[in-house]
This record gives sequence, C-alpha cells and structure tokens, in this order.
Amino acid sequence: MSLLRILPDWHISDKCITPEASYQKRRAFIRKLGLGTAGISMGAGPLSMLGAEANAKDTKVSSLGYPFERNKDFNPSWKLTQQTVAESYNNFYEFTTNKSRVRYMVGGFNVSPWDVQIGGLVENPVTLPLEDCYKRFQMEERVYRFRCVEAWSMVVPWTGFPLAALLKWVQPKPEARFVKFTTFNRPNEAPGMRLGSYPWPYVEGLTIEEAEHPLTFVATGIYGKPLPKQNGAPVRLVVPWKYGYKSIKSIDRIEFTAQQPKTFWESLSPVEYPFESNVNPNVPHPRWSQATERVVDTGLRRRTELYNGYGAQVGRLY
Ligand SMILES: Nc1nc2c(c(=O)[nH]1)N[C@H]1C(S)=C(S)[C@@H](COP(=O)(O)O)O[C@H]1N2
Ligand SMILES: [Mo]
Repeated sequence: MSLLRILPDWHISDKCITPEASYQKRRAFIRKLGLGTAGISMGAGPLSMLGAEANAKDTKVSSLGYPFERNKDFNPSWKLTQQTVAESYNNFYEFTTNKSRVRYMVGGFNVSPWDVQIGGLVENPVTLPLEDCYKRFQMEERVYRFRCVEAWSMVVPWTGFPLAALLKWVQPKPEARFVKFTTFNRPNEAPGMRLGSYPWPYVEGLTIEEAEHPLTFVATGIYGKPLPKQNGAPVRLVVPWKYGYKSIKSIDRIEFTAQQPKTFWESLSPVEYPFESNVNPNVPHPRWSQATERVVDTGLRRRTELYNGYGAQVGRLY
C-alpha cells in the first residue's frame, strides 16, 4: 500500500490454511468437557489432544481470563476468517513489508512487560501496565469486519474493551480535540525499522468524537487468546469503519492533543492515505478501485460497504 511497494502481495499459500471448522470444533470440545480456561492450563494427559492450544503459554493465558464472552450485539454469527489466515497474512511494516513473512520476523520482539503511557491534555495522566487492562476494564469479544485499503477484508473475533472506557478514566480536557497513538520504537527488535525508508515510529490518530464512539475498540486478543505478535501484541486499536492502517498495532503511547496529529501514512502520501480514511466504495484509491474487496480466506469478492457496513452507527459523525 505504500509508494515504495511494487506489487500487492496477494498470494496466500494453501499450506497455511486450516479450516475454520476445526478451530470451532476444538473450542466446542473444550466447552463440552466443562473446562474453563483453567482446564486448558493443566496441559498434560487427555488434554494433549488439544494440540497447539495446550502449549506452555496457556498457563498465562488462563490467568488473564481468556476466552472472554462474545458480545451478542456485534455480529456473533458472521462466518469468521480462518484463524491461520488472519495470523499469517499481516501488515506490520516495522518487521517486513512481506505479509506472509511478518510472523517469522517477530521473534526478537519483546512484548512483556509492556507499559502504555497515556497523557497530554487529560486530567489524569497514567502509565498503564498492560496486565492491568484485564482488571480495570470489562473485557469482551466482538466480531468485526476488517477492511484494508489494499481491498481485502476479513472477519475477526477481537478481545478487548471500548476506547471510550479508557477516555472516561483519564478524562480528556475540553481542549483535547484529537487522540494520537504511537507504536513502539525499538529498531533493535524490529528489522523493518532498521531500513530507514519510513518515518518511524508509526503514528495514527482519531478525532475525540471518533475515539469516544462505542465501536472504537482497544484489542488485546484475537480468536479467544492474547494477540500474536504479528497481529500487534500486546495491545492495538481496532476502528472497524476505517481502512486497516488506522488500526495501529503495539501501542505504547496515547496522547490527547489540540492539533491533528501527523500520521505515518499521511506523511508518506496525504492524497492516498488521508487522516480520516473512512471505508468508502465510491472513492477510489488513486491507484485502484475500492468498489469491491477480496475476502482473504475464500478469495471471493464482495461489494465494499460504505463505512465498512457500520454506517448506521457512525454516519452521524460525518
Ligand atoms: N504499527 C503498525 N500498525 C499497523 C500496521 C503497521 O505496519 N504498523 N499496518 C496496518 C495495516 S495497513 C493493516 S491492514 C493492519 C493489519 O492488521 P493484521 O495484520 O492484524 O491483519 O494493521 C495496521 N496497523
Ligand atoms: Mo492495510
């Protein structure tokens, strides 16, 4: 999606694909056994058949409380994108511009401990250790469609909490008109940052009204477990009515400002990636149409919806 990218990387190896059904079956199986997440952490014995989900990390996962209940108000019956596809087809330029290689480049990325600095024009500036999110906020799962500016989409179950809850806690001052989000800046852990051709760190922004909107979500997990590094561990934004690049990954700073922040993609090409960037099938990208989108796991095309289908909720903002 950048000026520097030559071709979109639209190839997904068939080998990466596990049917969604097997993921759902595994979850149902866990539930049928009457095992909460605590059960998964026992690991050994008959549970070893749970495979990857019973790996060493699950002790930590279960202590955080995953999986959280799916909020029925947010499209619980949509067919989810296959988990293996969502976790192996990634845009995370800090590591590489090659989508199918991101997951192999994140080994040196340290996501724990992780503190998020929240400040600027607020009454209550805080340093939030990531783990505290689980105690402070009501965690839930929401199914959202996610639409990249490159004209592909997926349907992902996100775990997290509404950004509005965080705003309520830190109390933006009346002068705060925008929220600026900044990704970690550690070139020694992220090979793509060492190339020097991008204006690191990655920055994104919203108006305060967009930030307060009940759909705007802070995600700490996908598919019922903490975010994999390639999907933006340990905490990212999800703004479902805007193009995917607004959903900034691995956030380490949130600042409330009076001025509109200059975003990463906007500083590379303001015409192609403006600040607002709402999904709109009628406004083509200067280099391609936005009328339809490719569903990543099936390869089928569907019509792109205004505001990515969230117009009834967000239309009043524009
Ligand atoms: N820090 C950071 N955040 C980012 C990006 C990035 O390169 N760096 N890519 C964006 C783009 S273009 C998309 S489409 C989504 C991809 O999220 P996913 O890999 O979880 O699907 O993350 C967005 N957030
Ligand atoms: Mo994107």
